[in-house]
Amino acid sequence: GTSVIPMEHGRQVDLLNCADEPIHLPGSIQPHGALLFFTASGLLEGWSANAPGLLAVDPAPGMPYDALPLPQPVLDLLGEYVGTGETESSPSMVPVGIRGQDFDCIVHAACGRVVAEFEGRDVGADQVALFAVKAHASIDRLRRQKSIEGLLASAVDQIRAFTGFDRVMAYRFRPDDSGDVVAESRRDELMPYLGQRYPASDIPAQARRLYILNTLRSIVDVDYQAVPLLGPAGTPTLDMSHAVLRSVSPIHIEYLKNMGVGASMSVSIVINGRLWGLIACHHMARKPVPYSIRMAADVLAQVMGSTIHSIESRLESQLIERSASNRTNLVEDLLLEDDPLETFSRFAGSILSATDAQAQITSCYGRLRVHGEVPAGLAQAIVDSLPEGGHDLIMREKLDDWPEPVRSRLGKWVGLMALPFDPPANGWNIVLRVEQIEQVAWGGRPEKTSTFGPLGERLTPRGSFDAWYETVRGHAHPWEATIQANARMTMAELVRVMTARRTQTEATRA
Ligand code: BLA
Repeated sequence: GTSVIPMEHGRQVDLLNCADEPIHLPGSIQPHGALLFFTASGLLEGWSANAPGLLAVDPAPGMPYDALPLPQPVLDLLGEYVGTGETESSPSMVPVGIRGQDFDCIVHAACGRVVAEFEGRDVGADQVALFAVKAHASIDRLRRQKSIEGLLASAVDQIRAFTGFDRVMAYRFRPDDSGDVVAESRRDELMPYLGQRYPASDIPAQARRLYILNTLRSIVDVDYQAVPLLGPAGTPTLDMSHAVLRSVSPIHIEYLKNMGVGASMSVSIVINGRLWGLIACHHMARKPVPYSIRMAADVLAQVMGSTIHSIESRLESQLIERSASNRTNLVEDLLLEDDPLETFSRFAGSILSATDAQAQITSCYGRLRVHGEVPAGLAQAIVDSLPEGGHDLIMREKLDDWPEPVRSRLGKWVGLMALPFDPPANGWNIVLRVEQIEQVAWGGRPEKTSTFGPLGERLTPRGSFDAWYETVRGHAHPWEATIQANARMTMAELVRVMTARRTQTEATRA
């Protein structure tokens, strides 16, 4: 017969070119199952090296699918995917027994091929059904959550309850693709990760793209030996973007091992086609999760996505309403109050909360008022760094945006949004943001761990933190578009009021 060889797989990468690793083309699978793949018309093209042993088949290239001695339900399912003319179709599953072992057989079509994966299952179908019922009850409970924090806290508890992972985290991405652990449910003896922040590079760009398309992945045992896919020489590599047995990037495996993790599962939270976050689950030992339970977790993550989306829209419109009423109040107060410093001081709390800033400086006719921990000398130097009589909003987000000499004495105050409310009086209201590093709730840096793999400390929480620290040093959180827009509207109204006041005073004097 035709000789078969291991298929080509993605090239080796290192820490510097992580984002180039073609993780969808590993050319191998995890060993808790076996894989067969066929042409669109149902002729066998290739298989995993363990398929003959696990599935009791004697595969040969070009064999029609229905000539394989597979259980009838599998052949029936394959029949639904073969010869349809569709190059992509979503998966279906059928449970079967082969040689006394239970399998979930999952079939899908990708890039004009039909892929059949047989995942070994250790728990009985009746037990799985019970878990699925629990999962659906969880989903109903989630829909009732009114806040994002409540939703995430409840979701990690529920997912841990019906999957049995040792640790379940909600990981939320930030605008620069770094991420925070924003909710966590874990076994008591595990060190908490809640509040920790990780750099964008811990989940490289191609992985994020894949996780939008395929929202769930499972690494059953980090100590596995990958099983190669075999096919006749020249068989194009199998695209495993949608395969459940896809072998995982060795770099990520080292990361998990360094964290002491034995198995991992993660589910994407996608909102409007964007990766909002992940539910990341860790187990300290090997952990297979049956397909139906993974699908329940996937549905739960979809419900989370749509619930988060509606909570966020509600918050956004509340924010817009609140900003409008704050503006009105501020303007009214300015009209009645002789000293604008008094007005801005009264409104400091609501201004800081509306701009998500930590300190405010108001200056007018050379007088200063400070709210927050900014030394008076620094406040003066900050005001002096603004253009005299300037009438545009000024924004600075990082150290490099500042002129000397003030730059070298800023300390943690690296973000500035300065609003000129009365240019003739050099009247500015300034809000300041601290350097991002100040805001992260690390209890100091994470512990230095004594064991790590061949690629070294970078692939540990501590190494990740150092990487993140290097990229954001000297940066405040950037000013969000909605906050900028609100500041511009406020500026226009304040300038109008101050001009009206000046005209009035001059008229009275005359
Ligand atoms: C994938 N990295 C991932 C995944 C997570 C993380 C959740 C998804 C895969 C999974 O479910 O396990 C990151 N996991 C975390 C973080 C925490 C966690 C931040 O538990 C925090 C508690 N990873 C690196 C570096 C590279 C890298 C430096 O740290 C590359 C240079 C690569 N991470 C990497 C790759 C994948 C990945 C390639 C994709 C794995 C795959 O799906 O094949």
